[in-house]
Amino acid sequence: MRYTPAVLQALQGSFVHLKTPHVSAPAAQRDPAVIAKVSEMLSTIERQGFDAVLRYAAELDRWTSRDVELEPEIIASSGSRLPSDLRDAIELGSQRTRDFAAQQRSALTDFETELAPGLFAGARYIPVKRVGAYLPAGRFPLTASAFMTVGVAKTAGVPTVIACTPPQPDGSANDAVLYAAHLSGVDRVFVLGGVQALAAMAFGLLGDLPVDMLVGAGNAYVAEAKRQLFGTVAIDLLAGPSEVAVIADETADAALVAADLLGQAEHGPNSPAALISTSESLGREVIAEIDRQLSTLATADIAGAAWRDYGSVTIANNREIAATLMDDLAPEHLEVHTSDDDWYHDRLSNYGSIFLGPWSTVAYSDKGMAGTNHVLPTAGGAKHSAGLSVSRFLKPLTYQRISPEATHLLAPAVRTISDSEGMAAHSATAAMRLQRLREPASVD
Ligand code: HSO
Ligand code: ZN
Repeated sequence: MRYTPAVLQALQGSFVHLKTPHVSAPAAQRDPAVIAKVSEMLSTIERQGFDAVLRYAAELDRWTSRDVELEPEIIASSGSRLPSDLRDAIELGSQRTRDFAAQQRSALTDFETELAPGLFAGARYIPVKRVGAYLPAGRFPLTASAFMTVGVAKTAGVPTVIACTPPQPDGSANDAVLYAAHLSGVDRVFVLGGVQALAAMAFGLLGDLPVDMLVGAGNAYVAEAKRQLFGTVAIDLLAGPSEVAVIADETADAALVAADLLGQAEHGPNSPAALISTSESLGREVIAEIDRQLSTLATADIAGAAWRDYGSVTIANNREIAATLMDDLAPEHLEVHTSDDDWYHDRLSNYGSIFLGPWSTVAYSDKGMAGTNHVLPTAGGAKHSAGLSVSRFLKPLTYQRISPEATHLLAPAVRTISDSEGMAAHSATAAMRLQRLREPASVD
């Protein structure tokens, strides 16, 4: 999440930075060492199959059994091994996420239109058949990931959704992640982590066909594996470190803004957090608040490092400059804490998801309680892409049905264009149909 130098240049004099990031290095997911390691792992697994998957699982995750699939009873009983409040919260998030996805699904309608007499064309939304979801469980298990990937795929109508989740240090899968996957409708779960998990799903090494699509976040190796497997399979998007940006004016509550910036900085020491404010005093208050809150935050080791190295505070002369700067950052999550929230909502177009007003905090969506998906574009990807949703799992497949009479409306122009291109066989497909209409008896 960085400003484009040319944009800063063009706006010179309309803003000042109160704090800039200390680190200017690119995100680690483009690290050449990561690219090379992932490429070597994928080609080894593609050539050697499941044995190579197991070798990597042993080497990287100390996994020693050939049996990587969890029994359905272990998955189904995962909820009973959780505290009841956690179980209830997972049930709530799973349902809320599916409710929102179902609304989005119902907004996508198949259609057929008669474009010219006898020419019927249409589109039908057909789900991909097989999806593989990666459910991370590192320092933070991200329980809600399964809602966003497995649950939304199932709501889209994907018949088969399998999932891989890495083993915890004791070799088991995380029960909260399992319960979230179970409620989301997962068909099979494998205890496998990282690149070997994605390769096993994409190459069909888990006792079934290869998946058609891989989804879900992970570390830099997981993101790179998805990038390299793209083409063999579809992917949701390439997620880099989680990001948050806030637009705040003088009416904002500095403590809430600071808390929400740290809320995503906690993801990792390279998670960017940016504040753009039209009020210098609010900007300074937020900086002081962040230091105050870091002094008691249990995850200050990560969030503090992220804020120091990737945090920024910029003061814009007016709301138009603030919006132009924010659209250039194109953050994954954007919070707006101003007296003009609706104006910003109308004006902005580059963000993964926008949170309007001080009561709308990113964590509500992160944990599945807002209903919206938390798999969102990072690193400026919001300039060209939206986050994961039911539509990503649905292919708008087109069809056409053309009557003999409509042939007169299509065939001559197709011949003209084909002939001008020298594409004789294309031209013949139209010419033969015109001929059939002139001499029906000559059909042979
Ligand atoms: N902020 C992450 C999702 C998440 N955070 C889940 C915490 N739990 C990517 O949007
Ligand atoms: Zn988060």
